[in-house]
Amino acid sequence: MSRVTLSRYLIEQTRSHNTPADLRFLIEVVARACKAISHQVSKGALGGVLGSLDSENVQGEVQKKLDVISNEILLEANEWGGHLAGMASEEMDNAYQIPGKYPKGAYLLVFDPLDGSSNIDVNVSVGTIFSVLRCPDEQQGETGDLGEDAFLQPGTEQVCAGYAIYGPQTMLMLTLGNGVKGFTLDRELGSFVLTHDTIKVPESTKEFAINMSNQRHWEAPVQRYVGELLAGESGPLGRNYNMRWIASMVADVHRILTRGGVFMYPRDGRDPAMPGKLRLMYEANPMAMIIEQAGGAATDGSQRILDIQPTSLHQRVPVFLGSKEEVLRITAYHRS
Ligand code: P6P
Repeated sequence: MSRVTLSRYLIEQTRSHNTPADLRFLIEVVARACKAISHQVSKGALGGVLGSLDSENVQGEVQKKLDVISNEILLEANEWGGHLAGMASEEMDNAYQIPGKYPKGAYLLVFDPLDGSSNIDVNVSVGTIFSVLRCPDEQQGETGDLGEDAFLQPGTEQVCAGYAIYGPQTMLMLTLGNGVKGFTLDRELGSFVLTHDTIKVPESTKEFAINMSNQRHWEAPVQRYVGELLAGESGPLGRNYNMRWIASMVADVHRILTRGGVFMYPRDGRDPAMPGKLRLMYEANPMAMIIEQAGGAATDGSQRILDIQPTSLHQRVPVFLGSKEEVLRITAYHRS
């Protein structure tokens, strides 16, 4: 049977689900940019791309060379095509304006160009996370700069979300709102090939992911829940659990999509002004859409992540996502 490439899948989606042609083009461009990022990441020390710069991003995090390289690859690939009204990135303080010499389009692209980049220098999987929104009609085609407000839409407004994971294989995981598909990069063809047609997160699990070193800072519901996980089969949950923490959200989420699990990055007492580490617009929202489309659940402990009304481009939220049974349990503990 002939293999289904990403391009063929998207053309078939255009026909069967009326996926607009310019959205199809946008996804193809992002996929090509991810291939270029994969190539840069795989060079490692040979490419002179490892290590940090003297600069910090808006998060106050030291930027890795590959953070900036990946960000530039995505900007340069997407700015000229006429499918975007603007872009926003973890690596840029403000929204990116499409240069006046290029046509503007209907969509907004929001991304973390290289998530988990602290793992690059130790050769652990990293990835690119992206989210696509429609630009509000009143802001499309304006000659003036696109304001941050155009991006501040709840995750339910995403028309597409996905990530690329640069691991032993480079894969692209994608949802257009009708399920999650997985594509593996065939480096001989140079194409992403459909290898995971229908991805479902198992409803229950025996595996959890959290950075245990922060335990003393957690709030009571998380202390209670993780205590029950650690109590194992003699505890209230009646089963033994395993733990994984890769400290690369893309890698942890990919494992959960593949075999189930619950991922947690809760708010903690270290900085009351910081309600968590992960960012809503380009980490939590796209991952929440993917997880929900695969039958899982994603909350901030109190509400569905996709329902959160953003108040700023780089705002952070607590994240609990994965196998529905466990996410609903930890969310119930927050409400009790
Ligand atoms: P910690 C990577 O920097 C990241 O944003 C996510 O990819 C990852 O889940 C988290 O931070 C890891 O945080 O505190 O365990 O290093």
